[in-house]
Amino acid sequence: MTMESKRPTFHAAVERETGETSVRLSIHLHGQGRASLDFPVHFLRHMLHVFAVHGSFDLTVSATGDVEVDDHHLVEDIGLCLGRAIREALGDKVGIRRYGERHVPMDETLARAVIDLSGRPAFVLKAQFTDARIGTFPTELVHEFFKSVANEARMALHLAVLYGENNHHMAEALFKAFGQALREAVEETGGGVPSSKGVLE
Ligand SMILES: [Mn+2]
Repeated sequence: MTMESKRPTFHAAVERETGETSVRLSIHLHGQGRASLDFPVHFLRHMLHVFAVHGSFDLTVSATGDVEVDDHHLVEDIGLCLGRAIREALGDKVGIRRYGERHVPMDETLARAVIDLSGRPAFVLKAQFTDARIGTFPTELVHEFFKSVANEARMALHLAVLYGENNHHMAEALFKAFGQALREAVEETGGGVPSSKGVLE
C-alpha cells in the first residue's frame, strides 16, 4: 500500500491559529463524558458540555477569538477543530460501526441525528427556529457549527428538529442527539472496514 493507514485511536488533539481565532481542542471518543471548556461563547459551552455528556466523550476546548466582532468566527472554528479531531481520532475506521442515529426528546421538542462516517462531507439541517437569538447566541450559528463539524470530519450529518416550540430546547436536543448518534457510530464492532469498497477515507 502506498497510503499510510492508521488504525482508530479514538483520541486526537488539534490546534489551529488564525488572525481571527486560536483554538486548542482534544477529544477522546471512548471517554466518560468529562468536559473542560474555556472560551467566551457561553451558549456553545453549554451545548458542548451536553454533547460530551451524552456521547460519553472526554472533550477539552481552550479557545479565544474576535467575539467583539461577533461569535461567528469562534463558533465556526471550534466546529472545524472538532470535526478535524473526530476524523483524526478515527484514522482508517477499521472495526467501527460507521452509522449512528438517535431521536432525542427535550420536553416539547423532538430532534433527530443520523450520521454516516462515510469519508464524504454532507450536511443537512431541517429546523424551524423562531428566534434570531438564543439568549445572546445567534441561532443561525447552530447551522454554521454543525456544518463545520461535518465538513472537517468528512461525515454525512443529517439533523432535524421534527417539532418544538422553545429554541433553546431545539438546539440542545440537536446537540444531545448528535452526541448519542456519534457515540453509536464510533463503537467498536471488531470487524474490518465497514464498507463494500473496503476503504473509508
Ligand atoms: Mn439547556
